[in-house]
Amino acid sequence: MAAARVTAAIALGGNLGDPPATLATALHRLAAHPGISITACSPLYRSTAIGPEGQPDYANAVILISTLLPALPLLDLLQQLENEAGRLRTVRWGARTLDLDLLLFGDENISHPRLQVPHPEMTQRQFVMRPLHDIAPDGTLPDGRAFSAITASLPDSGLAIWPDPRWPSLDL
Ligand code: A4P
Ligand code: MG
Repeated sequence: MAAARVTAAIALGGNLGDPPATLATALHRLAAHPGISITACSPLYRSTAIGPEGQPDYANAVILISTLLPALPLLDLLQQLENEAGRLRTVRWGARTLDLDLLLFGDENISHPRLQVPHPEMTQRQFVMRPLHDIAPDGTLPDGRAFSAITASLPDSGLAIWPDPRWPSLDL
């Protein structure tokens, strides 16, 4: 029997070095994985950092993938890519080269010591919800809440398109 494919949503963020280049590299590394197809890619956004003061702005984006990987091996892969990008885990919410969060995995609710899905902070963050809504305008969380309603309820919080030719357009 063929393994089941699942649609998952992944948030990409980074605010050290050359964030658009780092996010584009992570996207290409995911696209090259045999168990992953990228099905949608949001615009790249610039956002004001949430967390300790004095950090550079973040680049943020969200992608949808179709994957054969189970959720924990997918998290392993995301953490491997973070490490390859030179990510050091020091201060919570501190500046980082690359942060890859698994937002949604099908309509599953996952509560594991290493993995909470849906990502617990996602509905608080316009830099996640806006790009997710861009690529899944009719989407809902496993509890039925619509991305459109959540996005409309969040403050704008300094979010703007970050034009960069290295980031692919919406349609792949
Ligand atoms: N983990 C649990 N659930 C998940 C999940 N769904 N996806 C665990 C990914 N990881 C998950 O994460 C800590 C642990 O969370 C991991 O070991 C994993 O097993 P981390 O990325 O190592 O630590 P962190 O990033 O310092 O903490 P946290 O809570 O993940 O931070 P966030 O929520 O990722 O926030 N401001 C702007 N404008 N844009 C941003 O992208 N990002 C952050 C980081 C802060 N401020 C920001 C942004
Ligand atoms: Mg994280």
